[in-house]
Amino acid sequence: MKVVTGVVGNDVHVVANRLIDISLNQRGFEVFNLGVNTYLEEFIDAVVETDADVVLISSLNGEAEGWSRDLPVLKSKYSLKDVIFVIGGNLAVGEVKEEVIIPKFKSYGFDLVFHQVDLNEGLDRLESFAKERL
Ligand code: B12
Repeated sequence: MKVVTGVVGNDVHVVANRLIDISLNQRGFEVFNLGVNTYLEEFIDAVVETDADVVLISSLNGEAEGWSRDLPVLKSKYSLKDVIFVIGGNLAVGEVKEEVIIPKFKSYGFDLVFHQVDLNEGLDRLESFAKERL
């Protein structure tokens, strides 16, 4: 299964991105890592180019929401209905409850939303979700 991953927006936090790359590879995914400071449009371009099954976006500095609002438009512009969209990391600034964050990001078109969730737990849930979809 092919995964495009990276850190969205003007976000330089690179450590999680490296760990995600390693973990996805260990789990047998084919990884296209766009690294830090990646705009949403660049994720979409990479999905189209690689015919990826999953887009896994990280955001650590709390600016994810601003970058995610364009997702519905981009999803409707390209034929991406079979692509699984995942986002995780620190999805808000300060203390915001999961009950608020998850529905918001789902309304933008993300299938799986992980706010301050352990990476392995998130990847386990991605694998189960992908299996159910197939
Ligand atoms: C190191 C660091 C920096 C370094 C980054 C160096 C680099 N190139 O990576 C520097 C000093 C540059 C920096 C800058 C800033 N930082 Co900083 N930084 C940190 C710090 C101390 C550690 C981050 C880290 O590497 N952690 C280790 C990795 C392994 O953990 P992680 O990033 O949390 O990732 C794990 C999980 O989040 C999860 N995960 C991540 N993505 C995903 C995706 C999915 C799908 C899943 C399931 C899980 C998942 O899995 C990862 C592995 O376990 C954190 C505080 C902290 N203790 O976490 C603040 C922190 C992330 N920074 C923060 C902020 C605000 C900033 C700045 C805006 C500060 C400023 N005013 O300038 C800037 C942003 C610059 C920018 N444009 O992005 C805030 C973010 C606050 C928020 N979101 O509410 C934090 C949380 C500090 C704080 N408590 O306020 N930072």
